[in-house]
Amino acid sequence: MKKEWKEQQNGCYTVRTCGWSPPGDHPVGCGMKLHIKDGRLVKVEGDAEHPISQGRLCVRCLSLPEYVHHPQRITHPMKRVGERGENKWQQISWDEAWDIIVEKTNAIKKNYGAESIIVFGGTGREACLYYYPLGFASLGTPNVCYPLSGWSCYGPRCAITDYILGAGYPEIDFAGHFPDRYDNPEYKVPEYIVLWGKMPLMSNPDGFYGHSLIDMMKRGAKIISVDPRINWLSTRAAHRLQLRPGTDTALALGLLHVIINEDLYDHEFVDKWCYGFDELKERVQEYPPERVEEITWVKKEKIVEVARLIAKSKPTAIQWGLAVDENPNGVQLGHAILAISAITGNLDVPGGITLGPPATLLGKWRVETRSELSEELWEKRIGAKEWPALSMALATTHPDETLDTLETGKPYKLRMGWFNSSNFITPTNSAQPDRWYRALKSLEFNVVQDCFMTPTAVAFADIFLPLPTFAEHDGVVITHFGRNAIFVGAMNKAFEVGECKSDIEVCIELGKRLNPEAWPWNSVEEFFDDQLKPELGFDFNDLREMGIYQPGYTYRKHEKGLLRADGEPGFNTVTGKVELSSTLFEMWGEDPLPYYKEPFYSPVSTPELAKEYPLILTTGARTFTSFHSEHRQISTLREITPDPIMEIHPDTAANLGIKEGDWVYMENMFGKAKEKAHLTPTIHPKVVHAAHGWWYPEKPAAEPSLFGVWESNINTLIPHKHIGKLGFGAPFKSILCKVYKTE
Ligand SMILES: Nc1nc2c(c(=O)[nH]1)N[C@H]1C(S)=C(S)[C@@H](COP(=O)(O)OP(=O)(O)OC[C@H]3O[C@@H](n4cnc5c(=O)[nH]c(N)nc54)[C@H](O)[C@@H]3O)O[C@H]1N2
Ligand SMILES: Nc1nc2c(c(=O)[nH]1)N[C@H]1C(S)=C(S)[C@@H](COP(=O)(O)OP(=O)(O)OC[C@H]3O[C@@H](n4cnc5c(=O)[nH]c(N)nc54)[C@H](O)[C@@H]3O)O[C@H]1N2
Ligand SMILES: [Mo]
Repeated sequence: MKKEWKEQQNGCYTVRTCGWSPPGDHPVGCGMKLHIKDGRLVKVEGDAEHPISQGRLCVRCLSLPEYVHHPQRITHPMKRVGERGENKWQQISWDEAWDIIVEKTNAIKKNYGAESIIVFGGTGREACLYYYPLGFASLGTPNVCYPLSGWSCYGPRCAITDYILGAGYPEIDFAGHFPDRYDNPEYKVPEYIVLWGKMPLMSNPDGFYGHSLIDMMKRGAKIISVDPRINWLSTRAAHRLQLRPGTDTALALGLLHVIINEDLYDHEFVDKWCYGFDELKERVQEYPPERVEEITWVKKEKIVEVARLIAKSKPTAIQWGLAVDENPNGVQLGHAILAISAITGNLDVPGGITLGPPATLLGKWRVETRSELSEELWEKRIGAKEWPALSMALATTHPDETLDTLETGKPYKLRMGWFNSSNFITPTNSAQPDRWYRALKSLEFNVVQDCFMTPTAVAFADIFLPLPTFAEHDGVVITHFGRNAIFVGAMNKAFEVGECKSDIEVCIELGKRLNPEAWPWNSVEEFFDDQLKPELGFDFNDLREMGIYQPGYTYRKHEKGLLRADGEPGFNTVTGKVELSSTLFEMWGEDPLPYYKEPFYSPVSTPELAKEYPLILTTGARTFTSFHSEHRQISTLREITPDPIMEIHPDTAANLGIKEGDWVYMENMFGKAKEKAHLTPTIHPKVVHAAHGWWYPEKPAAEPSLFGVWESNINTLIPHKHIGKLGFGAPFKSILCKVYKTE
């Protein structure tokens, strides 16, 4: 159906669009109407006709006018004058910026090789489609780095799914693929939805629109919450498993123990489509509910009850969150969760888990641009040899290995950094940001692309390139980066602020100067036409008129030969089946079956340290008012959340003499950070939760302050290289600390 995407109304106009960061928005492409008057964004309104978000918007999109026209926004290219860290800049033209960048890039490539350039990228936003091509096809380097220790976001879940199911991202079925949504005759509402370390109302993660949970609850779905905190959704849950942080894998194995031993599994699915069931059955005998209760703090009766519910309710959809990724034992957790879904017959059925292909559309193109690099250059990708599992699944460097390379100059020295979408010395995209901060000083030339001056930009940028928000440029929103394209949405440019250029514009313009064969397009529209037409049969303008395109969905693809490249029935894995025992893990020297491993630091694994640091710290649960380090300067949002909050149980706080609103330090053997105490019984007395992503745009920009970035830097407490055997997962959600009042 065609819709007007731009409408004129007495001197004003409105533009219909789908949002994607910046500023903070994951690819759920929330639908909205942007109202423009006299060249300014004056109002944002939810688009009731958008089939996914249906008019609902969160406070970050509603406050977009404030963000877009903020007095501190950088809207012209800038060149550093004076020393790094002084925050002194001179406005330059784009031509001058390109001349400087091209000259430096070519000189560095000639003198030291293209591999001495590194691109840093952040979370799953629009930039994710473009920072790989920026590295591979524009700059010509094999080193694109997502710097979070253990690649602890999303990548692990994608990799595990790739190894175990041979598929793209396994998203729970919220009828998003269908234009008629929940009314589609094939669709079934899940009886139970398990939220495993995930709070989608606040996080709207990747391809899932959080409010769909409420839609499904209204249609009868019940919630099971696996979370050490009681969050808003857990209070509405039928069952709460309030576990010890970081012990999730033991819980998953305990659930499997009950499901298998009580013979509650789907025999037909297991016999036909699973590999390694007998081995898994033997393994789970090590995890009887009594033992699992001891490890996890979850009562054994509860484990048995919930296991039976998961197995008997048809369908049950398990939605896994960051708790899988930010855990060194997370590969095993992801494996066990997929095993639960598989053996209970919930894979690729209505209301269960939907499966996409490994990649389509722009998601496919972005990694295929690596064909611009010679094999010899690709071999030089940092950490690829040391971490084959990670480097097979993800076309990046290994993050922890990259920090080592920066610190040691081995196997070669990195010379140039391009900070595309990662403000990573704030407590966001790195563990031990203080170490990164020191190590990054060795880079000779840096480019930063962003909307605001950030601590990372002040510390490192030589050239600052201004970035438009999603309201200011054309783009294509694609859920799960094509790993499960629930829908494809049009992002429409509504107006302009200054001289900002989007990530794809920068890729094309730089590409044309450095590697023109790879960048034949003369406009972004031409580029999007080429991306959409061959696979979908329509062009960018058609997409604008549709608003969003939902492809429909075919269930039980494994039965129909739709998952494998050879067209045979089955899964796209080595054995052609769901690998309950993984042939790839075995090849990489890892246990082929899921197992539980204690967190590196815990009352069990390090009892002596636990005497000094008696509390378990988990971090980073999302709030409505910020996207990681973004939005701290937006007054409406800052008014709602003025300070970083640490949650602590009232009994624990009383023992420590801490009252509501006191500023406290959290400290451990790696670092310390200051946050404000909030006393709440929703957290276990032995656990505290800290906010992440805090810096203070109102504090001095210049070093040593860097907008107060070291004051509440919770990631200084998270160590580097405490990761799983395959290279994934760091302890952002379970580490030890002590808490005390600041003077
Ligand atoms: N302690 C703790 N730390 C965590 C986490 C946690 O749970 N606990 N979560 C981690 C997770 S899951 C992630 S993904 C990381 C996120 O880490 P990052 O992705 O680094 O975090 P952000 O602050 O959202 O983004 C960094 C910068 O990118 C800019 N930006 C936004 N959109 C775009 C865009 O489209 N293009 C470009 N070029 N720039 C853009 C923003 O303005 C911002 O300055 O943080 C991690 N850090
Ligand atoms: N508003 C907003 N939205 C965001 C972001 C943002 O910064 N702001 N970031 C985006 C990004 S990059 C990501 S990756 C997603 C993440 O989104 P989610 O996957 O939903 O992750 P979180 O919000 O970090 O945590 C979800 C829940 O996990 C619980 N948890 C903590 N430790 C553990 C544990 O050890 N085990 C279990 N089972 N649960 C635990 C927390 O208490 C929390 O309630 O959100 C995205 N959306
Ligand atoms: Mo993330």
